[in-house]
Amino acid sequence: MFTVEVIGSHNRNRVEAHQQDLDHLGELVARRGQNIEAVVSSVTSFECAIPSWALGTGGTRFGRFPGAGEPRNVFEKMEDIAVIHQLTGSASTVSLHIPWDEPDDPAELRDHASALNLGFDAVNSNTFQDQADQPVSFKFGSLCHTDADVRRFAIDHNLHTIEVGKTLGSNALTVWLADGSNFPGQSHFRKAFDRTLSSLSEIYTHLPDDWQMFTEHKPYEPAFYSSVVQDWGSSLMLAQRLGKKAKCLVDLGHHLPNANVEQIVSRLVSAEKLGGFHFNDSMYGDDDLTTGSIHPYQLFLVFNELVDAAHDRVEGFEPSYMLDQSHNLKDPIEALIQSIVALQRAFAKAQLVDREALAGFQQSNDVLMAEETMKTAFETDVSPIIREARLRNGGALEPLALFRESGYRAALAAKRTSAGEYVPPQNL
Ligand SMILES: [Mn+2]
Repeated sequence: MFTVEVIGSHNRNRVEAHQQDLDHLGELVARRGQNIEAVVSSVTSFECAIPSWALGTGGTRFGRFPGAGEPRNVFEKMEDIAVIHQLTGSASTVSLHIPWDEPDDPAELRDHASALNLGFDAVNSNTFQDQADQPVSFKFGSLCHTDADVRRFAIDHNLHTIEVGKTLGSNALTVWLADGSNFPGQSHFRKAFDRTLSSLSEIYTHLPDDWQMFTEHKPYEPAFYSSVVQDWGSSLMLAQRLGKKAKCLVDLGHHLPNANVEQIVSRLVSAEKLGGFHFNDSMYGDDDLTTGSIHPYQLFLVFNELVDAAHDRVEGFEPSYMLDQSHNLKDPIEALIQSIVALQRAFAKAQLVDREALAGFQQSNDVLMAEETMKTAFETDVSPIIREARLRNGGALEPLALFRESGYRAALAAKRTSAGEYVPPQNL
């Protein structure tokens, strides 16, 4: 953890220049008839959960290149997330993966996190690989499996994940179904979907009243011919049939190339079924790259839909924000800080869209001016706004610079020397 003094000293050296930048941007925004304080205030309240599987260097199927000082267990992962939250002010929750990061004693982990000012967001159940000593195999599926005993085992794992989550203080279960088939004829599409719905229905009945269940779609990988929940349509069917507590989770990387993800988001908002996000970025498939690194305009357009839904006070609109990324080149803490900053930036920019003007241009079919309205917001440098939000949250004006200057990773490397019990993360 960083001390208040270290962060304060970092900020003191920069706060005068920051204030000038903020004043300047405030004047620019005021000339457009907008209020910068409202935007700063919103960004100050922005929160995004950090996934427990993103704190170690990720790998590909070709290899993994672990860095020094990576966390060796889930307790050390909490410490790294606490640092990300300290510096960015927007990452106070953890999305835990069961069983990868299952604690022996969930109450102990909850207390450890709480002492670090962290809480728990959605818990994630994993039924896409066999665990050690597992009596049945998920090789041919889990919740969709043709064998009732395998489905039973997969259902029970989800019920167990809910129980762990209850102790942690979590409030949602994310179910990503990797089930699918690799060859035509292997799986009966309708029957596999029906079995999945039936399994999820049983899990749903065990969901606490104040919990939500998120269904996460993905077109391919690990299944390469068909996935059971391959797109938002199938996910929406599940959520609608399961009930009010079931909603859809959009992982930005879980779409075929060139899919209009922001429009998918708007459809789920209309259906009152947008549950949350797994943010990341990608060029080709589920690349799980740093959020905002490849398609920042798309990220802005997604946030534009979210800000628009909040602006219109859409019924039941309260999505959970989570990151889901893991790659093999950057320092994971730095990449996650970059991602949180990218989200703060996209959120701030989306709030600068002049919605009244945009509605007018849409009404009169002024295509060019409608697009320019979006571009004007997107091209505004909102750095002073998100710096101010971090400052108000006790974070750092320049979190990456402070992380680098502090030599924090080197200190972790010196501290985390033994092999420990660390299990490397995997892409999902
Ligand atoms: Mn995901």
